[in-house]
Amino acid sequence: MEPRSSRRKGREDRGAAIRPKRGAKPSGAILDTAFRRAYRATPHGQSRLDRSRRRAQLKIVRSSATVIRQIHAFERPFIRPPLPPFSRTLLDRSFGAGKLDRVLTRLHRAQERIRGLTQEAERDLRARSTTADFAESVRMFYGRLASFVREVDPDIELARQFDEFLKDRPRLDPRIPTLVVAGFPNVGKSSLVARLSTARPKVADYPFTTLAIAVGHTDLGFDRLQVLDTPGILGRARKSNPAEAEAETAVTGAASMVLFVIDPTGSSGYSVADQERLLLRWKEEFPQLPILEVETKSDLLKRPGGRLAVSAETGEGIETLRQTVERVLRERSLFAEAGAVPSVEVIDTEET
Ligand SMILES: Nc1nc2c(ncn2[C@@H]2O[C@H](COP(=O)(O)OP(=O)(O)OP(=O)(O)O)[C@@H](O)[C@H]2O)c(=O)[nH]1
Ligand SMILES: [Mg+2]
Repeated sequence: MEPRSSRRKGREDRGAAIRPKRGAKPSGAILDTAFRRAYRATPHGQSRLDRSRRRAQLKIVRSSATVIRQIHAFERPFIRPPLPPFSRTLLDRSFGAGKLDRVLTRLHRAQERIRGLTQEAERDLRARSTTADFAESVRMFYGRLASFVREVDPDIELARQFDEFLKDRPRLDPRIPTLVVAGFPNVGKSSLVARLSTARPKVADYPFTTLAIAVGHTDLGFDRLQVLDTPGILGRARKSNPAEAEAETAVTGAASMVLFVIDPTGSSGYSVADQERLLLRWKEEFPQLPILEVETKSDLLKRPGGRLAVSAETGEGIETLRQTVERVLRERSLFAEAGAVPSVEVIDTEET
């Protein structure tokens, strides 16, 4: 029986993934924990030699189990519950296609290899017969274990980055339609999202206040809608910054419908002509996607032309906007039938 304090410590080790110090390799902290746990092994046995062999075996088994558990903790956020399709798309776009799968495969393989190594070490131990031999067997095992863990340092590091990235992003429910609110920077997208949904994004009078997508929810009749706030998009031919790229990913990867927000007042700092150009391009690029155009800040300026005019400031046009969104979604049957489990992908193919 281990002493009380060490049992408590043991439980801590079983918790979430170890957080190594900034700049330190994860393998260092993982191995420290594993060896510390292994060192605390207090075996039973008939003879001194029995106990010595048993102690060596416990060291091997415990250090191995701790390391496997720790490596697993880094892959767990992407496995259970399974990553929603859009989270995967975001990772692929931001870190490179297929990177997550490669990292997960390597982490998985490392655990398998450590299991094999452990069995081999236990066999080796059984063939030995002196205390010095047992110690030698453990030493060899520790050396190989350490090099296996160090091999996956880059993968653990990446898994951690993926996790941090996704923690700052909403998990979209693929069964619920998503209205992506998009447009140029500083035009009032976040203000509208706040008017339309439960989200309370930061609103400020400068471009790129919103740097990452954020979700709010709202009810339309008996159905639920996800409203996605996005960073501004400048629509330049080549160079898009990571925030713009994320907004584009939302439009192409998550939108059941886009709310394209145009600021006709000039107060955003961007010309109406540039905004119209981006809208036109999207209509051509995504002919299947319902794109609803609104002109916002109607409390400052209202232009003729037939577009829905809204104001996040006064609430003008917001109810009409909600009704229009609901009508379009219903016309296109984008609300889930009860019991059905459609996904955004299914919706896309239905439209073609
Ligand atoms: N008068 C008026 N001002 C508005 C309205 N909507 C937004 N604004 C102002 O416009 C500025 C930008 O608003 P945001 O909602 O942050 O705009 P955004 O498009 O989300 O900006 P980014 O996240 O930087 O792309 C803020 O100063 C808001 O107060 C509106 O309907 N009327
Ligand atoms: Mg914003």
